[in-house]
Amino acid sequence: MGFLPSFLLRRLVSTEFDLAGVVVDGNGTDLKEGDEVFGWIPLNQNLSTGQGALSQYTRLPAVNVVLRPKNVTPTEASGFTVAGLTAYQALFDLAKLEAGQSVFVNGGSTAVGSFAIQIAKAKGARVAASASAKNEQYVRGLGADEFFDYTKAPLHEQLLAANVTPKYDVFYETVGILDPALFVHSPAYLAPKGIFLSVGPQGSGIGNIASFAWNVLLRPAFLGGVKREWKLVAVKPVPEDLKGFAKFVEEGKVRPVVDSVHAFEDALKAYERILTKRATGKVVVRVDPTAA
Ligand SMILES: NC(=O)c1ccc[n+]([C@@H]2O[C@H](COP(=O)([O-])OP(=O)(O)OC[C@H]3O[C@@H](n4cnc5c(N)ncnc54)[C@H](OP(=O)(O)O)[C@@H]3O)[C@@H](O)[C@H]2O)c1
Ligand SMILES: *[C@@H]1O[C@H](CO)[C@@H](O)[C@H](O)[C@H]1NC(C)=O
Ligand SMILES: CC(=O)N[C@H]1CO[C@H](CO)[C@@H](O)[C@@H]1O
Repeated sequence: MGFLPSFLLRRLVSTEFDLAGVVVDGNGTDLKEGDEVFGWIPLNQNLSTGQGALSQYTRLPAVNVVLRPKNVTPTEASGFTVAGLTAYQALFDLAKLEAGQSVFVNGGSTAVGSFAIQIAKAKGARVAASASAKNEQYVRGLGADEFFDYTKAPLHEQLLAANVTPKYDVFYETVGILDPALFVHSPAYLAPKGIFLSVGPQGSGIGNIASFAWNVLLRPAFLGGVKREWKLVAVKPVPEDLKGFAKFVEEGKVRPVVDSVHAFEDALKAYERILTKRATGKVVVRVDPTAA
């Protein structure tokens, strides 16, 4: 922190984006004092305003929250928005998912994947998903029709052996894997007009990054490049999408997925839990200890 310019130190008053809470001042918008809402501080508003979700009061544009459906508590709704929109926008805005299509969710127990499974099922799609064996019941409980344990053997090998018919229309990689194998082999299980979506490959090693860049982004088809569309998902503040997601919740088609709840004083434990990469659903910090 000592290296940060002082203007940054002054502005970084709080962190995090997802929230649920009560409006104290609608400031002339459609929102009024006492409205119970959930939503987010869009990522591009963080440093410019210094506002974050991990605080007692925060300030954000009214279009980035919606009224909280009565069938979920603030604690449950607090983790909806970033992961929920990342799932919603990938399936609808990018993949144009339709009823009757089939979707593979790599990482069915990630927060993003947990919402993607439920949203795809709500739309009437067939869903297959991966996780480790201990999460099979969780992933099936979200609606997955088929399950793959990625710890048994490399997932692309399992998918090649499965002789997937019909092939998936959407392959949604929600873990953030840098290894391009799932994409490279995808013509065997992703339909020719299907789309491969990724939340953003993460990892290190110049060789791994080069292999990803070559195989996924650069290699042309005449040099053996994969003849499938690959797209990066980048969550955006689209109020209509937030309303669409909230409607699924209201209708009971998307339910909350809370991995654990931590007191405000224990916020660091919440980060530790996320860093284990083993969370199933959202890790919540309860700023107001009396909140439901
Ligand atoms: N692009 C965007 O706009 C955007 C927005 C939000 C998030 N993201 C990214 O999306 C990713 C997911 O975030 P999240 O918060 O949803 O994750 P998360 O909930 O923290 O993910 C934890 C889960 O990952 C599963 N997992 C780990 N390795 C796996 C593998 N190789 N295959 C299948 N499942 C695996 C674990 O299941 P097991 O214990 O069963 O292994 C665990 O349940 C992150 O990389 C995040 O940065 C991107
Ligand atoms: C209230 O709304 C006015 C007019 O849109 C705006 O200039 C002001 O920044 C808002 N106040 C807060 C606290 O956001
Ligand atoms: C890290 C981050 O998201 N920074 C953004 C904060 O907001 C300003 C202005 O909206 C952006 O320019 C930054 O990129």
